[in-house]
Amino acid sequence: MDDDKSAPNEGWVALRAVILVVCLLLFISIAVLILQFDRSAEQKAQALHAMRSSFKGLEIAIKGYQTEYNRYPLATANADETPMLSEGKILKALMAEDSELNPRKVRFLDPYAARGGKGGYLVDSAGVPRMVDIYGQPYRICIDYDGDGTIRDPQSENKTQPETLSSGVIIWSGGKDGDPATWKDNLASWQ
Ligand SMILES: [Ca+2]
Repeated sequence: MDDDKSAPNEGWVALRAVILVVCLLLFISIAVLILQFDRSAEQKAQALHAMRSSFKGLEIAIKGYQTEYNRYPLATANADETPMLSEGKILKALMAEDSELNPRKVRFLDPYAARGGKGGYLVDSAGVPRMVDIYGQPYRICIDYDGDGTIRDPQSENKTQPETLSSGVIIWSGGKDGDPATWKDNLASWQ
């Protein structure tokens, strides 16, 4: 009996070795997973920070235009506050690329260039300037064209009594799914 205890059989030794290896492999894979998760969380945080900077840049540009011309860019007589996309005329106006919309040629906006069609400014194959989010979709912009100091909160659009935001300019991204109507993943300048 004593001999058996002090000299465990080969099977038991092999089993312990296998258990040790399995434990080591488990430990390594968990460590790798945690590292990957950390890195993707960091990348996501950086991307969100970049989008917030874009919001700020656009907002400052639109307000700068308003100060210079005493009206918001693309303001019309009917003061329609329907959201617009961050592409085309609004960008041409803000970037002094349209002499009618910006006759004094003030460059209010100087965005970063997009990388691989994402997260910045680009001109598409049809020649349309576009500012896109980190998923490659244009932002939504809403401007207080009627000058009452409020904009309807797009998140409450479907409610019977839509809420308003006390803001001159609001900007938002449709998020990862690219759909501005699903708010779970949207990123908004006022939130
Ligand atoms: Ca308004």
